Amino acid sequence: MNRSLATKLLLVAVLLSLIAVPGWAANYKDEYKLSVVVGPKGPWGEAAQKFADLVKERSGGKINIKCYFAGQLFAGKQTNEFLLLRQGVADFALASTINWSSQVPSLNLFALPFFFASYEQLDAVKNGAPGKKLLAEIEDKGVVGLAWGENGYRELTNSKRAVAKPEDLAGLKVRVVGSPIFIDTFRALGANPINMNWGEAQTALQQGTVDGQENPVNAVIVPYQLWQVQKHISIWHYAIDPLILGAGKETLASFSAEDQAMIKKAAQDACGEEIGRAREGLAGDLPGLAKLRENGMEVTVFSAEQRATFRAKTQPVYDTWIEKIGAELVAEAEKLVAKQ
Ligand code: X2X
Repeated sequence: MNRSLATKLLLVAVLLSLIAVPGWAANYKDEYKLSVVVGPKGPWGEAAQKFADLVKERSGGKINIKCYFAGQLFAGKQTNEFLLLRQGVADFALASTINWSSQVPSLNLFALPFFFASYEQLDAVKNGAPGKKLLAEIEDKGVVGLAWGENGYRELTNSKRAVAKPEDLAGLKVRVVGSPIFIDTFRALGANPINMNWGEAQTALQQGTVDGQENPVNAVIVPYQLWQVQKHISIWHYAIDPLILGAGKETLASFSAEDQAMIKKAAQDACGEEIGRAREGLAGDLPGLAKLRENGMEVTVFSAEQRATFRAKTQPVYDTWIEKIGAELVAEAEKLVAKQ
C-alpha cells in the first residue's frame, strides 16, 4: 500500500468514527418498557406516565419510555414483576413493595400489621437507615431504586357490613395480594382471605365471589370507583404501601452518567408529586373521605383504641414475621417509629 493511500484510509477511518459515535445516541433502544400494576388513572398510573414524559422531554425525545398499564407485561401475575426487571423484560417499574416482597422478603416491613400509625413514621423509616438498606438490598438483586412513591395506607372495604371490631371480620371473604403476610394477618383476624391478582380481583368483587378487599383510597379505591361494588370502608391504617420506581441495573448502566442523573431526577420529580397526591385529604380531619361518603360508602374511621385492639389480635403475626423480614431491620424501624 502506498503512503498516500494509507493516509487517505486513515483519514476516512477517523471521519467514520466521528460520525458513528455521536455520544451515546446510537445506543438508545427504540422503546424502554415500564411496568405498572394499575391502570393509567389516579396518582400511581399518572406518575408513571409523568416520569416517561419528563424523561422524553429532558432527553430531547431520545429516550422513549412506554408505560404498560394493568399488568400487561407480566400477564396478570403481579408477584413476578421484580423478576421481569431482573431479566430485562421490563426496563422500569413503578411498583408496590408488596409485589416485590416475594423476591425481597425484607420489604414486608411495610406490611407488618398495625405498625405505621402516621405518615411521619413511614417517612422516618423510608428516608432513614432502614430505607437505605432496603434499596441497597434491591440493588444487590439487580434493580436500582430511583425514587420512592406511594400507594398509601391500605384500608378495608367490603359489601356486607361495617367493620369496627375484629368480630365483624368473622368469615368475611377478603381478596388479598399474593404475599403470605396478608393471608396470616386476615386469618388472625378471623376473616377468610383469598389470594388473587388485582386484575381478577375486580371481576371477583363485581360478581360477589369475594366480599371485600384492601387498598389505598386515592391511588386505587377512587380511580377504580370501588363504591360501585363495596359499600363499607374501614379507615384502619393496618399496612402502608410505598412504591418504588425501579430500573433494571443493566438498563440503567446502558445510559451515560448524564442520562442516568437526568432519569433519577425525573423519577424523583414525578414520585415526589405523586406522594403528595396519594396523601391528599387523608391526614388531619380527613376531608378526602367526603368523596367516599358522597358516593354512598359508609365510612368507619378507627380510633387509636380500635387500632390497638386489632394490633393485639395480630401480634402473633407481627412476631412471626420479624425473623423473615430481618430482626435487625425491624428493630431499627421500631426505634424510628417510636421516636415520631
Ligand atoms: O394488588 C393490589 O392490591 C395493588 C394494586 O395495591 C398492588 O399492586 C399491591
